[in-house]
Amino acid sequence: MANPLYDALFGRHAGRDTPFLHVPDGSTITHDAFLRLAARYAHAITDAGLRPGDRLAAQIDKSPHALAVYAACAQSGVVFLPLNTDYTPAELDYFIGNSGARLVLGTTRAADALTPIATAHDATLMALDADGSGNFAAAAAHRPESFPTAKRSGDDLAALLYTSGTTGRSKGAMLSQDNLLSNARTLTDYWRFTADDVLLHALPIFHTHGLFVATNITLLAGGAMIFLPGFDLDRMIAELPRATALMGVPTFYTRLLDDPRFDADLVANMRLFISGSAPLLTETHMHFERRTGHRILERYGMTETNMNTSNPYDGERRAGTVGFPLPDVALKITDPATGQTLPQGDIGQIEVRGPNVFQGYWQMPDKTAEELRPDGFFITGDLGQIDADGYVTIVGRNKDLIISGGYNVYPKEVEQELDAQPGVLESAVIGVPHPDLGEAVVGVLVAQPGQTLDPDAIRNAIGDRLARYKHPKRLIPVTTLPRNTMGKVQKNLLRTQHADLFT
Ligand code: MLC
Ligand code: AMP
Repeated sequence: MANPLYDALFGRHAGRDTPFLHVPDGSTITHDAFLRLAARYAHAITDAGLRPGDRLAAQIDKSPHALAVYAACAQSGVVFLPLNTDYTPAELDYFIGNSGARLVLGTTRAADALTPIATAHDATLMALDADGSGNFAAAAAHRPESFPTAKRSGDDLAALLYTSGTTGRSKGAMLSQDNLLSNARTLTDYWRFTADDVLLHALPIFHTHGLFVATNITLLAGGAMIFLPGFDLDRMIAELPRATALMGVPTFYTRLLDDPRFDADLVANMRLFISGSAPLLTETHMHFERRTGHRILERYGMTETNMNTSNPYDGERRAGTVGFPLPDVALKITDPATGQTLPQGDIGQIEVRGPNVFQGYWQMPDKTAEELRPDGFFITGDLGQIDADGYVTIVGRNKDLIISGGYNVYPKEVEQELDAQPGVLESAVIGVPHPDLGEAVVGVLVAQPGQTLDPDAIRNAIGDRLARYKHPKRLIPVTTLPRNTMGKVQKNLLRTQHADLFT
């Protein structure tokens, strides 16, 4: 095939007048109309000078237009780099510089903030808004509705997704066409997606979950999506009756359960609820089953690997577990110190290998070598265990990471910003249980001698440095941080001490 990803996900739908995206204004975009839009965008991308292998960075609001940029990148062979719409200019500067993106797509409202960044990195900046306006859309408006699909191989890069690191420095995970396509094929089959499915899509499309898992599977199966700009409870309740499947982070499910309108009748048309990106509490799983009669199917994945494990479609979906390794994924539990495989039932680090595992970190061979073994096993940083029946349970993390509402926050990155504030001697950032977000970010601060800290002033000061979801929901001044004999801050103690902050 000329371009495996484009051909399998998009090209096959050419000429099909079947519904693809149901949008909030009540209209429906067919597969064919979507492809024609994507082709025009592919022209605009190449007109801007991009060639196969070049990077396009997009910080744009979720909409069919934003999704068409992904399709246009696949068709033109350009590497798609989606960015969280919450990222601040300071964060964007790094991603755009590090990736060497040649074209940056932003919203019209962000143009003033993005212009100096694009200029500094010699990239072209164009605007694309959710309603299909902006100078990028204008440049595409009169271009042809077909585009000569760029020839690509399965090993060529399709996307670059940045993921934070324990050192505070984000790393670009290089995902090839085959990485994405193999996983999409496996999951479509495993979860029985067909052209009859209508997926209620309320996740962001700048991360693996909403972009690849949800979208690629629907495209491969030829189904449709109810494409919402984000999670809005009333809208979800209104749309659920015409959906057949939902993919969400656990916060979606706890928010739905908190609403009395959410019951078995409302979801009579649904066949599948899938949860991932963060741990789903057993309690939520049970509560959900009592309310709706459905057992949520939990799966486990990450940016570097797409999906690794899943509870079964048929058979027992076991609460508190992430199910079995997917058919083409090898998973082992190893000793973090030696890398040796541990006996069945022991807790250790989870390592995975398969066609889904990424190509390495963009221009970071040392980081890649630390996590991706020469034999192809990727060290996930998650701690897990396999029970006698083969179900995998994630019991913790071997990395200092907080997952808040499905977004990853690396404490180091927040601590660096807090430590840089006047009057702060040092800080420790921890995750504590939160009823809505699963975990909430909390900062524990020590003042420099003779200084008094003002949490509100500190919060304001980091406001334009870090995306909002990374902001500590609470800042707590203390006199000292607990340390072990090696001088390392004992975050476990802090987590225990502040465990009841939000409950
Ligand atoms: C929003 N806020 C958050 C937050 N989301 N704070 C912490 N953590 C979050 N996840 C902030 C807002 O900026 C706002 O701040 C305040 O919290 C209240 O916002 P809200 O209106 O309640 O939030 P909402 O917009 O409803 O968003 C919550 C959410 C959203 C859970 C719907 O975060 C979300 O869609 N999460 C999904 C993330 C995801 O797709 N992860 C997949 C990663 S891929 P303020 O200060 O202005 O009040 C991956 C691999 C895999 O992990 O396995 O899937
Ligand atoms: P990200 O780097 O944003 O892709 O996040 C990946 C991380 O999310 C994994 O390494 C896990 O720690 C976590 N994760 C994903 N799915 C699950 C799940 N079902 N249960 C627990 N943790 C999960």
